[in-house]
Amino acid sequence: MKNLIVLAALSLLILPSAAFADTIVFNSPTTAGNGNSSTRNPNNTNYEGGTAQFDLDHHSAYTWQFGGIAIPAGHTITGATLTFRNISNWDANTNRLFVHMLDTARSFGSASGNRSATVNGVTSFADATGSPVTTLSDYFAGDDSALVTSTTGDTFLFDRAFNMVGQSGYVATNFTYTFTASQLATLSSYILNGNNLAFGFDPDCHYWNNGIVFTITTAPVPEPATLALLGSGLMSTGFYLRRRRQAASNNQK
Ligand SMILES: [Ca+2]
Ligand SMILES: [Ca+2]
Ligand SMILES: [Ca+2]
Ligand SMILES: [Ca+2]
Repeated sequence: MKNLIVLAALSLLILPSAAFADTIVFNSPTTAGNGNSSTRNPNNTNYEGGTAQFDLDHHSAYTWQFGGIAIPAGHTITGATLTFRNISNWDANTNRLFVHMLDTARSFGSASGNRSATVNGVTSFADATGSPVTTLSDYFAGDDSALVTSTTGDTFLFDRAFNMVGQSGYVATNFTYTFTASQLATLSSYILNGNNLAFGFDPDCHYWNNGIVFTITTAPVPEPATLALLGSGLMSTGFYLRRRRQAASNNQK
């Protein structure tokens, strides 16, 4: 009984912390429609990416940067996801989307050469020619100096192919990438450095979509006193369960 009281007291201590968990959401800016300024895939007119489309053209690589990221005081990052809404390939060609997390990205007031001006935090660089693009290579794994300075922290997140809507095996859906524990630690360090972050996207083939959503989940860092209580609470629970098992086996005798 005493142990149950300890457990009840412990749950009162823990529940308010869980209730303070926080979610921070960043929506990518809407860029010019992908191909002919359209949000509709010309190769599959039954499918519209959507009005929030982020241009993912195979001839380019992109950075999307944002600042002023405010992690609540006393919180730590406990999760992060990157969701591509309604993503599909332009056509049935071989394709690959490469995605990196960057400490920050370069910013430009005007276009120059193969690089665009930065608009709403988005900059593009022409990384490929030809139609369709047949060489699938990760721009951010090579010389990405047009978009990122050489000393900028750069973490590969994932690469993945998407089929065209209507193509065998494809179901139109949102694709969500979930950060690993080590990527969350890197994410924290990138945010601590300037309160800003960027993503690098290299689409090799066009992708239709309805925007990209980045979500960070935070929770209060448990204080040492809470951790000590949690430890003693767990020990009490173990003791209580052992006692119960002991009592049960005694009853069977
Ligand atoms: Ca590309
Ligand atoms: Ca940063
Ligand atoms: Ca490429
Ligand atoms: Ca790089």
